This record gives sequence, C-alpha cells and structure tokens, in this order.
Amino acid sequence: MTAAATSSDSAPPAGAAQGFDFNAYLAARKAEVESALDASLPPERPESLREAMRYSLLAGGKRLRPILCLAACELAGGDPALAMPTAVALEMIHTMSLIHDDLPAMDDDDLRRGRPTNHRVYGEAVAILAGDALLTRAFEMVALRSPGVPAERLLQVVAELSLVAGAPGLVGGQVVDLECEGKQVDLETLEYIHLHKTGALLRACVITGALIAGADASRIDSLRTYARGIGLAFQIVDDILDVTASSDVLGKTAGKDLIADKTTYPKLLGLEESRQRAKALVEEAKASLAAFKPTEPAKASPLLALADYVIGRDR
Ligand code: GRG
Repeated sequence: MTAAATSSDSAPPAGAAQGFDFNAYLAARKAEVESALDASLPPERPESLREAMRYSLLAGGKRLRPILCLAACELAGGDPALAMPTAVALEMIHTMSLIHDDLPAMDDDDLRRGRPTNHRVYGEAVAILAGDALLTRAFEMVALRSPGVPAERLLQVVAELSLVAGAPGLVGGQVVDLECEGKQVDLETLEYIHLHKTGALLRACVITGALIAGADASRIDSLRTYARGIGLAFQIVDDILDVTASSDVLGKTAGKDLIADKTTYPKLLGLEESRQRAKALVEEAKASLAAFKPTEPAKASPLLALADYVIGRDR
C-alpha cells in the first residue's frame, strides 16, 4: 500500500466506538450511494446526453462526498435515508466539476476514474453540456426529489450548494488556480485555492447532512471546523499522491502538477512536512467532533474514521 500519510485500512480509528468496522461501513454506504446514483438518471431524452452524464457519474470513484453527507446527517441525529438525494446532488456537483476540469480549456486531461475523460469519448460540446446537466440535476434532486425533508431545510441546503458551487466556492477556486499556473504562489494563496476548489464541497457535504437532520448552529460550526481540516488535508494528500503514485493506481494522470508547473504542498514544504501537516489537520478535525461525542459516541465513529481515511488513502 502506498498510503500518502498513514494507514487506515486495518487499525480502528482513534476515538471510534469499540467494534466499529469502518471497511464494512464504507462498503455498505458505497453500495447504497451507487444504487441511488444509478436511479437518479433514469431513461430520458436526449439519450445521448443521458449516456454522457451516466458515463462519468457511474464511473466509480471513492464516493467520499455523499458518504460524508450521510455520516454527518446520522451524527446530527437524522435519518441518513432522508439525506440520500442531497448526497447524490453532491456527487453530481463533484462529477460535473471533474468533467469541466478535464476539458482542453482547463487541465486538458485524458484519464479520469480509470477511463478516458468525458470529452475524449463524447466530444467537448457534449461534455460541457453533460456537466451543465449534472449541475442542474443536483439542484433538482434537492428541491424536487427529497421527500420527507421540511421545505425550510431544503432551502438551506440549496443555499449552501449554490454558494459552494459558484464564485465563492469551486468556480472561484478554479479561476485562481488557473491564474496561478506557471507562477510561484505562497502558502496563503495555495490554501485559498484548495479551501475553495476542494474544501468548499467537502464542507458542504457535512453541513448539508447536518442541516437535513435539523442540527443547531453550534453543531454546524463544529462540522465546519471538521470540514476545513479534512478539506485541506485531502488536498495535501492529493498533491503528495500526484508525485508518489502511478496513473494506474490513481485512475488519473499522475505527475500533472509538475508538468503544469503548479505550486503544491510538497513543492512548498517538502514531502515529509506535507505529510505532517496533513496529519495535524486531521487530528484537529477529529477533535472538533468532541461536541458530539458525549451524547453520540458511536455515531461519531464514521466521521472520525473518514478523517483518517482522507490521509490514509492511496488514490
Ligand atoms: C461547480 C459550477 C461548478 C464548476 C466547476 C472545474 C471547476 C468548476 C472546478 C474544479 C474543481 C476540482 C476538479 C477540484 C479538484 C477536487 C479533487 C481533489 C478531486 C478528486 O476527488 P476524489 O479523489 O475523486 O474524491 P473521486 O474520483 O474518488 O471521486
């Protein structure tokens, strides 16, 4: 195993409840998410667009974002089944961002999730439109396909998703990232890029899950701190894997950051300090869940384990 920072495969996560089996949890949640994703794109016209949307949405991937959403909902005392449409919406936003990120006008990549990128198979125009359709379908999932969730909670979810997807989130982070290509950037700018490009959506995952459960503001705040830690750690690990893992294992082109002359954590801090920083961020993230643990010790286990998973992953 070429884990980026630490292994999470066998050891129970620190602080998790006795007997919690993370691998079984992950496998069960992943299977539920895969089936909900499949059902989210039923036959419809035009079939060509549906095929391109399904090609990327159902291409595998770790499904970290929907699983975070379901776990946060459960931790906040909600029924994760009610959060599934939002979990699907988050994966749709993530997938559309990958499709657009891979386009010739952006990263110009050929490989994603172990397969040719969407535009390589369907052409640029359809890839752009498949991304657009996934983004809009995401909002449809929340607004029109979330039975059993009070309307005011759904409105809060829509608000969070719209902020996170647009200029204050993914799009803003992507623009600064593109503007910085080939330039040396400082740690503060690098953090800005990652908190927006990657961290914002991970934050939305836990916040929307908690909103659906009806969590109060102080618990949402704890989850915000958790998400900031795992969001930055996730990206540090991504930077590390870009230089330490192979394209085969990653399912996307390795070494892209070097080729594009991007500033990365390993470039700024070196590999070892990057690993240490990722570990420290994950410990901070886990500590922020203390607010939940006295009342819900077992329910905190998935988010504790997911924090470890973020740095233990090898792809
Ligand atoms: C959201 C409106 C809107 C536009 C998108 C292109 C763009 C604007 C943003 C780029 C966002 C991006 C691609 C960030 C990188 C995030 C990242 C580290 C992705 C890899 O995530 P994993 O490892 O992938 O979870 P899998 O395949 O496992 O899901």
